[in-house]
Order: sequence, then C-alpha cells, then structure tokens
Amino acid sequence: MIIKKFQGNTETEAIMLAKENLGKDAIVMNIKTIKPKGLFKFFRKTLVEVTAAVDEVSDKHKAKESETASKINASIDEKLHPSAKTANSTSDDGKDLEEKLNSLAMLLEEQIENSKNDRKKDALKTEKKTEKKLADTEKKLDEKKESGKDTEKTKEKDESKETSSLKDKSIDLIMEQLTANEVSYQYAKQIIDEIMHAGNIRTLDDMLACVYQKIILKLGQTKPISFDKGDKKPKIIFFVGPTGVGKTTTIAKLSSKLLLDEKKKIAIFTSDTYRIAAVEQIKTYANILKIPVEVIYETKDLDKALPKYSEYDYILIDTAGRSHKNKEQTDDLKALYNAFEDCTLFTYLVLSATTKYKDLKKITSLYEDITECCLIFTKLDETDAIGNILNIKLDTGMPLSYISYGQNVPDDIEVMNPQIIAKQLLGGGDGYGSGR
Ligand SMILES: Nc1nc2c(ncn2[C@@H]2O[C@H](COP(=O)(O)OP(=O)(O)O)[C@@H](O)[C@H]2O)c(=O)[nH]1
Ligand SMILES: [Mg+2]
Repeated sequence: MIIKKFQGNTETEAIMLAKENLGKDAIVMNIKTIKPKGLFKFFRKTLVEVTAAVDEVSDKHKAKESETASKINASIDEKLHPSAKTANSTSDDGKDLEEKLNSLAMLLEEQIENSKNDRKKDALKTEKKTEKKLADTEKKLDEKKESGKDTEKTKEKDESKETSSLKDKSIDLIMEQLTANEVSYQYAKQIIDEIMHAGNIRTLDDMLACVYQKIILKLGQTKPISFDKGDKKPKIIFFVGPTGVGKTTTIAKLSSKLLLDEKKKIAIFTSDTYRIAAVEQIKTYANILKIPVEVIYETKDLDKALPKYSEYDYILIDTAGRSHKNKEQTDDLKALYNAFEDCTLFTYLVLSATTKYKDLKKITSLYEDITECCLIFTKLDETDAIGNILNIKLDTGMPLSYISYGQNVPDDIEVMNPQIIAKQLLGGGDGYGSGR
C-alpha cells in the first residue's frame, strides 16, 4: 500500500498530481486546506493537500511502499519513544490519519481498559501465585542486573512480550468490531492478515490506521452517474433490484440532484407496470420536478418514446422489483436491455443495507449474469451493521456509488464516502444512519 500527500493550488490540481504519481487507481483518502501561518500568510497562497493511496503496487512502487510504511512506523515510534528519534523519523506521513483515528483508538483503548477491569476479579484470585512468581522473577532480575548486557536482553524480551500481547489484544478488538458490524469473518481476517504481513505494526493506533486505510482501499473508487468519453446522448441509466429496496425513491432523489445541481436534462421511463400505483408514485415526483415520464408496457413502446429524448442527457429507467427466484421477470429485463440497441447503457443495482448477507449474495449473482452493475445501498438509517457493503463489494468487485439513508427526497442520498464507511465499520464517526 502506498500513501502519499500532494499539494496543489486547487483540489483538482492536487488530485491530478496524485493520479499522475500513483496511477489512475489512486484513492483520495483525505483533502485538507493548508493556510499559510505567521508572517508568510500575507505572501503565500492557501494550498490544498490531498492524501492519496493505492493498493495494487507495481514492482517499481513496492520499494516506495515499504519506504512509506517505515515512515509511518517511524512517526508513531517517535511519538511513543521520543528519545529513540532517528534520522529517518522526520516525516509526518500518516500522522494526520493517526490523529483522525485518535478518537477510534481512544474508543478501543477504553474497551481494553474495560476488559482489563473485567479480568481484575480473576486476577485477584491468582494474585498470590503471581506474587510468588514476581518475587522469583525479581530475584532473577537482581542477579542479572549484575551483568549489564544480560539486563538489556531481558528488557528487550519483556518489551517484545508486551508488544505482542498488545498486538493480540488489538487484533481481537478490531476483529470483534468488524464482525459486530457484520463484516464477514473471512474478510475481517483477510484485512488483518494483509496489514500484519505488510509491515511493522506495534501499537493499536498503528493497527487502526492501517485497517482504516485498508478498508478505504478495498471499498475502491466510487462511480456516481457521469458522462464518460464515448457515451452517447441520452445515456440510459437502469435502476434494478429487489422490490421495496428504494429504487423509485432513489430515482426521484437523483433526478432532482442531476436536474437542479448539475443542470442536466432528464427524462424518466418506467417499466414497473406490475405494481398498482408504481407509475403514479414516479409520476408524482416527476411532476414536481417537471421531468417527463414515459410508461413502457412493452419493449416496442420504446420505438415511439426514445426519439423524443435524443437531446436529453440522461434517461433514468425505473424497473419492477425482481425476485432472484423468478426467471420470467429476469428474462423481461434482458429483453428491455436488448431493446436499447445503439444506446449507452449503465446499470445501478439498488440493495438495502438491511438485507441478509446470504440473500444479498444471491441477488448480486443474479444481476452479475445479466449485466455489469454499480451498487447503491439504501436504508443505512435502519441499521448500524453496514459490513455487507464491504462484503458485497469484495464478493462482486462491483463499484459502489450512492448511499441512501432516509425517505426524504431529495436530501437523504450522497455519493458514497469510503472514509465515512470505514470509520463506521471501526466504530467511530457519525455514520450515515445517525441523522447526518
Ligand atoms: N428508511 C429508509 N427508507 C427508504 C429509503 N429509501 C427508500 N425508502 C422507503 O422504502 C419504501 C420503498 O421504496 P420504493 O422507492 O418504492 O422501493 P422500490 O420498490 O424499490 O421502488 C418507501 O417507503 C421509501 O420511502 C432509505 O434510504 N431509508
Ligand atoms: Mg418502485
């Protein structure tokens, strides 16, 4: 993993620098404005600093990665053992992240403290035995004190024992935290294994920072609605997924944002003619926004409807909820896709964060067979355990896009922010479901 900071006059300039240096897969982890201080503030411009990271490393980058990892470790070492400052420990890479994670670290440290207290009772019982052992150890230590060399060795041993026991405790706590948030055990363990394998991790802070970064990298680049090179107008955006997950509500929210914030020309087509009132529901939203709606009963209805919107930017298509068990319904969807020949199609698979992992797996595997999708997770306000977002991302590799966290149109939706999800998974920050 490579983590670097880039400064530019604007956010875009700093991000471009990051992408040039780390490659297009680089993920922006933090953006901050740096205001000049002291006398210089009158002469210098405000800069934007972007912290970016990349996971997939080429051979060329591997050396840089270990260099960065050792810088992070050195900066943490310096904080813990100021006297042991080395010539290489001047960099403050990773320090910002460390600071950000302080609250998380405190939380986990609190848990360590609590579990320590719980164990105090047991400890009292064994106190007598321990006292004897300690006395023995002290005696031995006294003997060893006579030889300075031996004492140094014992000290080192004790320190490494302490470090490894703290490491084990930290691993347990982080595993507990992730699995309590329903990150699958397999993925939680994978994350821990990868960070332990990658570097010199000694403290809880250190470990938390690495897990946080790892999760962000695993959540990957988000893919909101956009026009890409080679896309044809109008770009056709399908919203698919099970019944009741919030497809229609999501279309209403996104139409409003695209229309009002991005000044795009939008039309809505609905093929959801199975459910009574489904057409009325989308028409109600569209009327408020003055967006045209076409109802597609059969694929041949498209022949008439499509030419009317050749100058539009986007046509958002609302579809009927599909059961992953109903083959007829999935065949209908395939037929609808085929009817849009020569168009640029894009599909968002809408999933509820409240659905069981086992069902989400089945649903995503059905859509994987039909087309490439991006994922939208809804109803984050209805659950605290959002591990399935990471699980499904890692199972399918589908890019994540939006997060919906309430029924309010158009407010309760945002482009997914990996930092917020990673923090929430580690038990920190104000998650999407907490009424932000
Ligand atoms: N709590 C919550 N409810 C939502 C969210 N998105 C949609 N809903 C509600 O879920 C219900 C079903 O939504 P709808 O858009 O009709 O789902 P569809 O069948 O997939 O089109 C409605 O009552 C929505 O208000 C969300 O993010 N959070
Ligand atoms: Mg609907």
